[in-house]
Amino acid sequence: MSDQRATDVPTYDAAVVGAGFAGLYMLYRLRGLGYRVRVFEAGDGVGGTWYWNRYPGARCDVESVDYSYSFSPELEQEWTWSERYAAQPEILEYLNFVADRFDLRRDIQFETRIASATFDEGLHRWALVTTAGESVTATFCVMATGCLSATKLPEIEGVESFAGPTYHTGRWPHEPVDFSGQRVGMIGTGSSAIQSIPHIASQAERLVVFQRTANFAVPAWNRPLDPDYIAAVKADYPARRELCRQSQAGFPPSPVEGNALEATEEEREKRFQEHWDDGGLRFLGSFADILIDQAANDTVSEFIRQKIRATVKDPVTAEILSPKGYPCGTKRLCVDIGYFETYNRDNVTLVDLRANPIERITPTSIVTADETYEIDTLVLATGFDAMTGALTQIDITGVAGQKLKEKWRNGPRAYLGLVAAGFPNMFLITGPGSPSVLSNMVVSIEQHVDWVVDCLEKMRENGQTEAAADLAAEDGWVEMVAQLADFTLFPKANSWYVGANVEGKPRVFMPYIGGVQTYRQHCDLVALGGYEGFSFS
Ligand code: NA7
Repeated sequence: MSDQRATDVPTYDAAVVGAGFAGLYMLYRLRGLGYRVRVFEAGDGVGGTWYWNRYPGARCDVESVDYSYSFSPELEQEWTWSERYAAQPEILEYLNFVADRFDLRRDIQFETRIASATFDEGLHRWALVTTAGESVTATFCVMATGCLSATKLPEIEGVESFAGPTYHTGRWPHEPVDFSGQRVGMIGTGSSAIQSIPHIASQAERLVVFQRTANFAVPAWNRPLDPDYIAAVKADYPARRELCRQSQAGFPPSPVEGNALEATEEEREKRFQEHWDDGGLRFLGSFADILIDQAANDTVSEFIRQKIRATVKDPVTAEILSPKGYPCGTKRLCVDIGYFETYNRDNVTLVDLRANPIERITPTSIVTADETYEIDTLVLATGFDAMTGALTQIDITGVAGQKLKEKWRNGPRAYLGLVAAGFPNMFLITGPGSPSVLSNMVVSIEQHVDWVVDCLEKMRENGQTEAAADLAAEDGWVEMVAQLADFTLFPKANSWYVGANVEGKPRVFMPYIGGVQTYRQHCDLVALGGYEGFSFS
């Protein structure tokens, strides 16, 4: 399986870090072409995000028929999704099915976390060391580490002193958690909280939700998938996949016609209502100017606030839940199932941290400026060090001893969001500077993996073993990514897209916002032009 050199360090063509959607597909592609590949996965199973995020109500916010691999027509026909938005157990089952179907497990080393990766300039190889001290080397290193995998604890005094059970939504236990009879405190109201709150509230004796920022959410209208619908999707999968690849966000778009500000109030309301009734992330496509014009955005923001006021019976709670102060969609839009209705329950209390901040956590309570909330269980739905956290947690050293963490001190930099200059032969799947979190991740992952594999094949043909991004190309790309973001309302929000949730993180809008279709064209043109912006040796 691997070359054993005199040093006894196993040697591979490619080391892949992570066995989620990206790592599995990378392994499948490279092994199929005869590369010797080893995947390193911290968990004891495949799945990545879907392995770790097991909180009650965890569900994808992209429709399941689109949030799935397109590389195998057989797989597409063999697998049948049960719901419009698949829940975490079903997605994990799918990824396990894929791992078995393509016999992937034999090249995955589970329960193995990579601690460091160092480029050996003499040997033109990466040397990886695990946290257990095991070493391997590989010509290519593929970081399939995920964009939302480095969990983030809140910087609250005493958080670690809490004596009862504490759960982070992104590191949920494998056994179900029973909240019956419990007084639960939940910190955070992002997507993970919005999905889990209705479930926890229905079990717990009391749930107190601590909200720092209210979030916009649109209904999922989740439902079992009708067999006729499934049959129609399966019959037309190639065309549907192509539509996704050629779209802005990686799922079939709704036709966007016109600007909100050019429509009459009645026309706007009608369009918003139609999109609301359709549900899900397509809501933001109601009009073309929503994410670029503040006045247009105000109209859609107010539409959602009205929906919240109409749902939540207590007007004070409704007002606290109504997002203000940032444009709708510029923090990740949430897709909800019964979230706002949950606040009509007698056992649920909302605490507005803007008015009444948390001062500290004690072994038995959460103490705010005004009140002490005694709790038995603490749930932290406080998110992730997004896009860069999983990479900077690894001690990555490139050419001339440069550390990736140091290079990215003022914000992440990578050509095409794929390769950082000074770090040859290291590929960042859905890295910062690519559409990644602004898209259907599976579509973006397949595009990145296919592009990288084509690049490696071209190198093999030419007898080359080292690919490096040019600094000038990287600078140009990073500048363009920033300019595109500045054309939109996105930089206005304190979101994890700009790193605002992590103290000391530089404020840089990290993903490429030009859309998966345009991004794909850029990447294809680079390849067609003989890999412009890359140097090979
Ligand atoms: P998010 O979306 O980052 O949400 C984290 C939430 O936790 C958010 O409401 C934060 O408020 C809140 N938070 C974080 N730190 C604190 C402190 N110290 N005090 C109070 N509240 C805090 O993470 P999710 O896991 O929900 O979702 C991540 C993505 O996964 C999601 O967008 C989907 O793409 C899937 P803030 O808004 O920062 O004021």
